[in-house]
Amino acid sequence: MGHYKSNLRDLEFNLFEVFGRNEILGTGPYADMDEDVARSILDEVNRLATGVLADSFEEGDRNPPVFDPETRTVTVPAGFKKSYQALLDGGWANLDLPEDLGGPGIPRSLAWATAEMILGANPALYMYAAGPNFAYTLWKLGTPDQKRFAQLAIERNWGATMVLTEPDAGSDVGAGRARAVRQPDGSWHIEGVKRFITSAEHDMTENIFHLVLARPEGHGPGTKGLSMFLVPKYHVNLANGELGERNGVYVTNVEKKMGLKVSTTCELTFGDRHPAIGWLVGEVHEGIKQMFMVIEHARMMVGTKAIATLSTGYLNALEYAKSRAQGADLTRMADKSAPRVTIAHHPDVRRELMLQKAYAEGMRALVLYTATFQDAIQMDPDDRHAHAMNDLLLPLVKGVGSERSYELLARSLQTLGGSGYLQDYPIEQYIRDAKIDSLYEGTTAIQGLDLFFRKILRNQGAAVGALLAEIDAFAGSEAGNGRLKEERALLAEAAADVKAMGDTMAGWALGSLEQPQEVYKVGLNTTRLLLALGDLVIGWLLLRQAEVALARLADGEDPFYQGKVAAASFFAKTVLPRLAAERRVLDGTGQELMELPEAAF
Ligand code: ST9
Ligand code: FAD
Repeated sequence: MGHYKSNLRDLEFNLFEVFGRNEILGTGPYADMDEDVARSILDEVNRLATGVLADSFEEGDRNPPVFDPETRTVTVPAGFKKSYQALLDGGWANLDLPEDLGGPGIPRSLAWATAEMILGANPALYMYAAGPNFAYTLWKLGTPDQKRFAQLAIERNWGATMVLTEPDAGSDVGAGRARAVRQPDGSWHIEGVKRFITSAEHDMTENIFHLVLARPEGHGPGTKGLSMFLVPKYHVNLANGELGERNGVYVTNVEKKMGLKVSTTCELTFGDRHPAIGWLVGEVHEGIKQMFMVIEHARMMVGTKAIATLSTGYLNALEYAKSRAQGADLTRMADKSAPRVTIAHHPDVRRELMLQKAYAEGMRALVLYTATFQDAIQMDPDDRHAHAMNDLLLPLVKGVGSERSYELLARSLQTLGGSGYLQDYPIEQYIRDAKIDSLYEGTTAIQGLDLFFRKILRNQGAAVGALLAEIDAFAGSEAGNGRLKEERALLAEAAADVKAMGDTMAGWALGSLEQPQEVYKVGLNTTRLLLALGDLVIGWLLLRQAEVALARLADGEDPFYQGKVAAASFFAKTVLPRLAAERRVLDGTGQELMELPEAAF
C-alpha cells in the first residue's frame, strides 16, 4: 500500500449529496457532463493518485532534484518523472481547461475535488503540471500572439511559473526592483534577480514560460507600478511552434529546504549573460491585477494541498490506531491482567482522532463550498454575489486551511506515538511538506489582513453579512429533525461571537480615521478573526453535512453517515464554544504590545 489514503466517498458526498453538483451537470457550460461521467473522472483520478502518482512521493523527498551551477540545469529524480508522465498521459493537466482549449469543460468544484487527490498524493506534481492553467490565464489576458503562445504551451505541455518575489520583496510585492526596459521592436529586456520561484527549472518539459512582475522604467512605486511580462526559457517560432534560441533567464540557485523537496525553489536571474527578453502581457500595464488572477487560483490550490495532506495524515493515523494494541481499557486500568486493547479504544485517542476527522472533513467542505461559487461564476461571469463570496472565502481556504492542517497534522503524528516520528510512516514528511502552505502565496498574516480590510471592510460587510445570515437561518431552522438542537444553539452563539468580533474591529478601523493608532488593535486581531470565522464556517458546514446524513440514516446504519453526525456534534460542542473566549480576548485588546519597546521582547 502506498502512503496516500484518499477519501473519495467524502468528496462524492460533498459534491452530490450536500452541494447538489449533479443539478448543474448537463446544463450551460457543463452540457456534455453528467453525474456518471463526473464519478468516473473521480474514480480514475483516485486510482492514479493512490497508485502511480503517490509512488514517487518518498523518493522525491529522499533524493531531491540536483542543480548543476555550471550548466544552470536541474535533474529531477526518475521516479518522480514517471509519476509526472502518468499525469500528463492521462490528460489530467488539462482538466481545468475550457472545451475550446481542449479541456473537458468540467465545473470548478469537480476540478478541485480531483485536485485534492493529486495534491494529497504528491503535491509537487500538481505544481509542475500547472502550465496549461497558466497558459489559460495568458490566453484570457494576452495579445493574439500571446494567445497563440498559450495554445502551443497547452499542446506541448510546457511548464510555467509565477514570478513575484525578490530578496527585499516578499509579502511586500510592491517593493520589487526588477526592471523592464522597452526595446525599439516592442519587446522588453527584463533585468534583476527573483527568488523562491517554484518550478523555474527542471528537465521534464522542453520549455518553461515565466509570468514575471517587473517595473517598467519610469513607472511609479508599489504594486501598481508593476507590469506583467511573458518571459519564455526558449524563444518560440509562433508560426510552426518550434523552439528557437535560449532566452537570457537562468536559474542561478536552487534552495535546500525543510520539505516539499522535489518541488524546485529557484533563484531566477534575468539578463546577466545575455538579454532576458519579455513581452508585456496584453500590452497593458496592469501587472498586479493580472497576477492576482493567477494568485487567486494558487491560493485555492495551496489551501486544498494543506487540507488534502491533513486528510491522508488523519486516515494514516486512524489505520494505526485501529491496529496498535497498547494498555487496557480505561474501565479496567487497575486490573493488570486485563486484555490489551487497540489504542483506538482509549478516550484520549478517540478525542484526538475525532478532532482530526472533523477539521479534515469540515475543511474539505469549505474548499468545495468555495468552489460552488466558482461554478456560479463560470455559469454567469457577471454574478456579483458569487464573486464576492469567492473573494471572502479564499483567505479562509488558504489561511485557515494551512494553519489548521499543520496544527492537526502534529496530532496525526502524535497518534502514532514514537513511530510517527520515524520515516517508516509518511506523517513526518507530511508535516514538513505542509509547513510551506502557511507561508507561500501570502502568509497567514497577509490572509488575515486581506480578509478584514479587503474582503470585509472594503466590501462593506455585504458578503460576510450574507454568510452570517445563512448561518443564522440554519441555526434557527429545524435542521436535523430535533437531533441537532443543541448543536444549532451552539452554532448561533458562535455566529454571534464572530459577528461581534468583526463589528468591534470595524469600530476600531473607523476610529483610526481620528486616532491612527486604533488600527493597531485591528492588526492585533486579524489572524484571530480569520481563524474564528474559519471555525464558524467549518462548524456550520459540518452541521449541514450532519443534516443530510441524518436523513440518510433513517434508511439504515451506515457508519459513514454516523461519523458525519458525530463529527459535527463533536465540533459544535468542543470547538465552537472556544469562540466566546476569542471574542473576550479581542474585546480586551489594548495598545500595550504596540507601546512596548522592542528591547523588552
Ligand atoms: C508564490 C507561489 O508564493 C507559491 C506556489 C506556486 C505554485 C505554482 C503552481 C500554482 C498552481 C495554480 C495555477 C494557477 C493558474 C491560474 C489558473 C486560472 C484558471 N484579490 O491592497 P493593495 C490586487 S507566488 C485580488 O493596495 P499592496 C488588486 O489589483 C508569491 N486582487 O496591495 C489591488 O488593486 P485594487 C505570492 C488583489 O499594498 C492591488 O493588488 N505572493 C487582492 O499594493 C493592490 O492592492 C503573495 O501572495 C486580492 N485578494 O500590496 C504576496 N489583493 O485595490 C502576498 C490585492 O485597486 N502579499 N489585489 O483592486 C500580498 O498579497 C499583499 O497584501 C499585497 C500588498 C502584495 C497585495
Ligand atoms: P516576509 O514578507 O519577510 O515575512 C516575514 C514575516 O513577517 C511573516 O511571518 C509575515 O507574515 C510577516 N509580515 C510581513 N509583512 C507583514 C505585514 N504587513 N503585516 C503583518 N505581518 C507581516 N514567490 C514567487 O513569486 N513565486 C513562487 O513560485 C514562489 N514559490 C515559493 C516556494 C517556496 C518553497 C517558498 C519558501 C517561497 C515561495 N515564494 C514564491 C515566495 C513566497 O510567496 C514568500 O516567501 C512569501 O510571500 C513571504 O515572503 P517572505 O518570505 O519575504 O516573508
